Amino acid sequence: MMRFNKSSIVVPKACKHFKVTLKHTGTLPRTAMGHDWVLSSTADEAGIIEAGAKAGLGDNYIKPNDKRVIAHTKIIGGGQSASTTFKVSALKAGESYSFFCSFPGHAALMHGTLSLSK
Ligand SMILES: [Cu+2]
Repeated sequence: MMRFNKSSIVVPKACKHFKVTLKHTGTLPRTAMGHDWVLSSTADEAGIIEAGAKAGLGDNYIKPNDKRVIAHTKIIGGGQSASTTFKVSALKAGESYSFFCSFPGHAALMHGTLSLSK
């Protein structure tokens, strides 16, 4: 299934850093069925995906230096894993964040929400 195994993540406010590890449990190579994990405000998601599709696989389907991206892994293929760590201070209480895969066409299914704990 082309899904993340979590549909929502709550980041504890007390943490300084938060690390996400993505494991690609499929078998297809990254060129055909690559996945990544990207975090942004929910409002920025569509724009990041659109710009990333133009950037292409060579840039991990993320426009270089896209300031809207809070954190992202590289695009990985079957059997691989990748991690990203971000500062919890980058998140605002009450703001809506989304995580998604920026491989073209994947975010409709590969999508979830992230928030800061109260
Ligand atoms: Cu994907």
